[in-house]
Amino acid sequence: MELLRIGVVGCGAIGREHIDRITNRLSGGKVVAVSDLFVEGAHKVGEPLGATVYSNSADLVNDPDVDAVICTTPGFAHQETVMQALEAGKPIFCEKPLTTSAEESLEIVEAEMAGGKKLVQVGFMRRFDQSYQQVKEMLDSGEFGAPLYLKCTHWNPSVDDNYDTEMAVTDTAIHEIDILHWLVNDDYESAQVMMPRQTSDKHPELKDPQLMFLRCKSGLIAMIEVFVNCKFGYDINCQIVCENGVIDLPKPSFPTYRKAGGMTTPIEQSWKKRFIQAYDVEIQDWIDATRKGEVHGPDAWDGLIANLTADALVASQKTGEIVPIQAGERPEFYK
Ligand code: ISE
Repeated sequence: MELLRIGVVGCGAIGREHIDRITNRLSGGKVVAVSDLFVEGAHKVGEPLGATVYSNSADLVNDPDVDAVICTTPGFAHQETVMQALEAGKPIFCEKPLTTSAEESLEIVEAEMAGGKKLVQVGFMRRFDQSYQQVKEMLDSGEFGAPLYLKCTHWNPSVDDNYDTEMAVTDTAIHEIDILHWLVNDDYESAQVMMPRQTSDKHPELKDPQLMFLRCKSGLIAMIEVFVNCKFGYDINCQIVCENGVIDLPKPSFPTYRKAGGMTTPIEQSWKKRFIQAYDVEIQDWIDATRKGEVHGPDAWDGLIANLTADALVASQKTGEIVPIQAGERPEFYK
């Protein structure tokens, strides 16, 4: 069967990660075109692959030698490329978030439904992470009874000065927003953000840390502690407190070692490495499904739900109030 000829829009960090895994570790796909507004960077990435290099997404999407597209530009630029792919009738994997607003994501949903075929997958890779899949299996077994509340941490060692208060929701907690309601098979009803005492280790405009609360229709509450300048490492935790027991998300295993009078268990330092297997499984699954003309992973409706929830959290960042989330029923097209 022919290789899936893939065009990658955006040659930044995650774009280069996906190009590397498709080229060196996965099967069934080949990167045949790359684009970036910073075209020198695109040449640096594309030329060693023998890929066609573009300075814009439209030319890449419409290249007849491109079968499918991966969008890894910054979130604010996603909608343009996704709409171009829908216009061209080409499958597209769009890194999270689908867009940076529910309004833009709704336009994508409406355009995809009008086209009559699912083409969009959103890069919520935690659904492909074995540890989250193990937890979901335990919850779905019914042995633990109803989940009552979740306690999560999304701790980053540091962020740069371009990282702003809203990104703690749209770029960071967006992963918990997608994975948590999926884990517990529930829908969000409202959102609230509270700002605890702030760290001095951040740029002046950023609010950090932030405590985010998501209430589901069942009454379940998920609390997410987002602290993106924690300094000690990249530490993702999720504890689900149920009627008949408590489930903790498995942690990456590092050897504990004794040295210099102490005992240490290292913590992961980079988000790229913490979920590297999940990214590999996710992109391999996308290649395999796309070659069969299918969309298996999180779709544009999941992307819209994440944006609606993110919009409510961003609104509450400003007021501290509880903000309702009205998502509506999942259309038949996305069931
Ligand atoms: C980054 O874009 C990610 O997706 C990481 O998973 C997240 O932890 C980090 O905060 C984001 O900036």
